[in-house]
Amino acid sequence: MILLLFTVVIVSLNIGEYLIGVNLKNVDTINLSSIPGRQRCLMLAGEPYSLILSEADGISSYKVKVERRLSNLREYFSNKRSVEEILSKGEDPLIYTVYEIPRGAEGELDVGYTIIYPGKIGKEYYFTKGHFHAKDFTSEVYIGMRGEGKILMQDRRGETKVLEIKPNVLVYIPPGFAHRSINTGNSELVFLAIYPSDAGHDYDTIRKTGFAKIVIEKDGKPILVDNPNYVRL
Ligand code: PAN
Ligand code: ZN
Repeated sequence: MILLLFTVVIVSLNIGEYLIGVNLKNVDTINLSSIPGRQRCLMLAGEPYSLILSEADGISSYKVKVERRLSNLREYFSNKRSVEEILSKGEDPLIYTVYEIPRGAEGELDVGYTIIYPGKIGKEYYFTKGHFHAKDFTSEVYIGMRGEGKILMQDRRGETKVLEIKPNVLVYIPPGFAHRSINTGNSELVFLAIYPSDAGHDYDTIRKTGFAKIVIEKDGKPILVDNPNYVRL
């Protein structure tokens, strides 16, 4: 008890970071699960932030920027011949960019700002890889900022739901649903994502199975059709 009190005091005095060997300003790099609750709360306290949503740079003060090109999505698009044709010409179009502010600890929220560029591979609109959260019982909120598209959601039994995303629309993704965003418009689809920092991302399942449905263009309009390559588990 005395030892715990001592630790709490030194942590709050900020000397603790030297004694326990972590940088408290960078809590997202340490494993907090091994640290007792009271002390963990003290470590997480503070550091509120605000950010600016900017058309030029995604979000101000982002920590991570992820770019996904066609070569990173080779296995994902259904028209494999189109994929290989484009790549063999030495082209590797940018499909989407994500700006992220990860916090990395239970109890916090991560923020991501995704830009999906307009385009198609064959008849299939550009999309994100899509994933389940590694912690199945975590949910997520998407808020449309610019452009128009769809959010495809799929549970572990392969049941799918599709919702529209556009400015002023909030999409709620409940626990247990894999999610992929699809840009069905002629301009960038931009949305904000907010999710528990400890949710984690399971990309492997969707990479292996795909989604049961895909969104393709027919007569200038997006339609939802069965994915011929879907692997039911
Ligand atoms: C989003 C996604 C982002 C990119 O922030 O991570 O739109 O999609 P992929 O992660 O599927 O490549 C989110 O859902 N985070 O949990
Ligand atoms: Zn997610």
